[in-house]
Amino acid sequence: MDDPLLAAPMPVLDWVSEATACITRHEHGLLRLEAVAPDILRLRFAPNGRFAAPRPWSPVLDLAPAGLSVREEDGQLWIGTERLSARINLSSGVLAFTTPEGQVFAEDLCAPGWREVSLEETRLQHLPDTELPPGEARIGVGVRKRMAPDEGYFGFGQRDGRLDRRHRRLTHWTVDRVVPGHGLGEDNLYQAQPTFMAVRPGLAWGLLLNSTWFSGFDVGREYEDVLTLFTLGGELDYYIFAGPTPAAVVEQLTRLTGRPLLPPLWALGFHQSRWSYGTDRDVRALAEGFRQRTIPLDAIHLDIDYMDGYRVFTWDHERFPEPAATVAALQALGIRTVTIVDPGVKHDLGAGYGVAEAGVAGEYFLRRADGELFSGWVWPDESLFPDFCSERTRHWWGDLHGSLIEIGVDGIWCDMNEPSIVDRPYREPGVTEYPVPLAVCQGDEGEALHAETHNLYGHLMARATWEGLERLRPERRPWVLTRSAFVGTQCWAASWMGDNSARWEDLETSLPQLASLGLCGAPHVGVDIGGFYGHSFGELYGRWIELGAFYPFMRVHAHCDSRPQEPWSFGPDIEAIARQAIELRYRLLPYFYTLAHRAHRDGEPWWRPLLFDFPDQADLYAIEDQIMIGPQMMIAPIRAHGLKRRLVERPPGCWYDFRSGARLDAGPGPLVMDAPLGAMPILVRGGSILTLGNVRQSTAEPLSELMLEIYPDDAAEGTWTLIEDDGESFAYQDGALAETDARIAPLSQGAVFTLAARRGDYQPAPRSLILRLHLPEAPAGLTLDETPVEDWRWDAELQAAEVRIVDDGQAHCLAPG
Ligand code: MIG
Repeated sequence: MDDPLLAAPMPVLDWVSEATACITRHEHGLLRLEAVAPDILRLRFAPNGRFAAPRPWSPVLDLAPAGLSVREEDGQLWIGTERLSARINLSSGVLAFTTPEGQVFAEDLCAPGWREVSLEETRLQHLPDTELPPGEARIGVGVRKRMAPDEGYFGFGQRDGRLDRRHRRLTHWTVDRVVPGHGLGEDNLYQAQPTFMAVRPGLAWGLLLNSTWFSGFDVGREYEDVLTLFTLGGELDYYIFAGPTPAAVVEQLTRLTGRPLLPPLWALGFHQSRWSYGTDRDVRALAEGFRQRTIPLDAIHLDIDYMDGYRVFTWDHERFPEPAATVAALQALGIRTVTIVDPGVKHDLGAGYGVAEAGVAGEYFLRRADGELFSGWVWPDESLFPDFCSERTRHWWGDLHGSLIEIGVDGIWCDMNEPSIVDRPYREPGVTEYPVPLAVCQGDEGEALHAETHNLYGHLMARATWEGLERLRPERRPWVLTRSAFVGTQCWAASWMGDNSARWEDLETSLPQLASLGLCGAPHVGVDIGGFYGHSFGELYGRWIELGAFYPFMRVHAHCDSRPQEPWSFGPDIEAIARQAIELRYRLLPYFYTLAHRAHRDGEPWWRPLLFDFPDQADLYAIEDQIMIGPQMMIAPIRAHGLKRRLVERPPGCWYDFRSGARLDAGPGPLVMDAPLGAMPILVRGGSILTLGNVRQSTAEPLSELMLEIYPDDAAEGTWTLIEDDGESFAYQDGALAETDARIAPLSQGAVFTLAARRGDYQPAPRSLILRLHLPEAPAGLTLDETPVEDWRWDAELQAAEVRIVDDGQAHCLAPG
């Protein structure tokens, strides 16, 4: 399906323009350009002249369209808004996009093409089908675009491999690799996000392929510097985002597909998981293990063994005689319970299993094209699968979580939702994948083939879960974790990257993988710390947990046959390192929670590649072993055995060492930084105001201390707004927020620090405020609100002047000298 897109010149026969769209007519088909916003254009090309009907489950939102101007000039049709234009060559049909400054990008090499495609050409494996269903499912449509040589290509959703996706063919089909331990370079994992951004100095633009069918991008692999977009489904439909920065592209993408959810504060704490903590006693002992050793913990995950024979929404009462009591015991220690829920419902009819009975009676399960119930094998053996495209089904499924909510469960972990299905019981030899047939019809009207909706299975399960939790417990923000996802899932769930392994490569691959997802609008991501498959070992675990303290979602998880992976499982030295890493996580929570609010407002990912903050520094595009944590911090993880120091590339500006507090030498070239086990390099950008809290054993304990670590830049002013709320409810939407603006003047202007009065209706609990101003040398004195401060100290080791005051929510000004 790479070359095939018969693309012939496609002269424009005539065109019509409406208020927000322009349609050109060609001998074969119609092309429609619409301004869905001033900075987002949508292009659709239907070879048969008929545009597909909108789907009720589409992850793409309707925005208020923008006005479009159309003019014909010099053999070209110019269609655009004040932010973004397309020009179509009237005689060839070839199209390009331009910025208001006249920069050309995403330029077609020829008109779009299409042809009938065979199943083999998709290179999809293990499908039950021998051919694609008749009709539009077989019609491949695509277009080729010129890649500017100085562009880097980033995003492209969940994959392994390098951050810059040039020279790869990337396809979209959600699967669970039954083979343990996917390696570097693997394609088609659990999630599919057909979106990317191209970045060159001066311009970042983005593209979302609006197709849930099997689709793909050839990013200059087949032909150097040629990008091919292709999809099944008979229509080419994509959105172009004007940028011009990576942050603007993510904002545009998440405006169109939904802003990332705001997690409850506890979800940003540390999660401990294992397949499985299998009994009430195990779980209580685990919780107490954390508390005895004073290692902070906010959540324990219960994997599939809590259920009765893997029947979803049941409990095994031998293992958990009184689930509500187990959950309450954890709650008493400030620990939340997260339970796994798989989509497969045991095919257990006439045996009193209400979920299966109700599902059949309500017509909620997938049926084969011949009307028979579709069943396949998963943990409960033969199972039935809800049709999450159906709104009725989603409602039913969401409500089923009532039984878990009553018990006091706080979060839901959706697994196996690619969906992952096999052809026989797992215990039998020869187990192979057994996916849903492509011709199964889905939706309340049975209007779509599984071939069209497959990639949305996990997305819609996560959505059904979130919406159910919200109905059942409207006073609290739901928290859902999902394995499969699509573009838009950021509204409903956090995600983890599935079954990695206890290997250095897997630690390493998490860096670009999570960064890529952030660029695709999914900020709340993490991988299984320590590794899922295989036996972790002390050094790897220590390195991984010091890194994992910065994952937006921080969880340790392991396979049932793996060695224990609790923080104390690798001896006292590693335990100390793990405690320190988790404590650092908790100290940084006020900063991270602000990052979560910023992601919720405009999509800004908190774990991101350097190019996000420095898009004009092309020499930084390839760096994928250093990660920006919000705009203020940069980490430089250690990815191999035995390393004790590493080179750290410094983007422009002045930088501080977070651990020593010292300003780093400004000389050219990379720095060598020490990195003993437990202490990977962490840098802070000049101009930052980091907000740290006291160490807490869980977020249920109060924030009694807020520390502002202030790092003046040499020449530029720095600003930051701390965002807080109750951490749990939706009241922030009605103004129950606290926002505190802070500002630090550059060293060249005296490094004066100002704090504005707190804004908003949320009142933080009483706490002290510690201001720590990092300076090259001790100042002669300090004034607070123009009065000399008596009680301050110079911390020579951390090179900071420290003052402690009561946080009264009022404006303050701290000046050295
Ligand atoms: O077939 O529930 O990715 O996190 O522990 C394995 C058991 C099913 C796969 C998940 C993993 C989880 C495991 N699940």
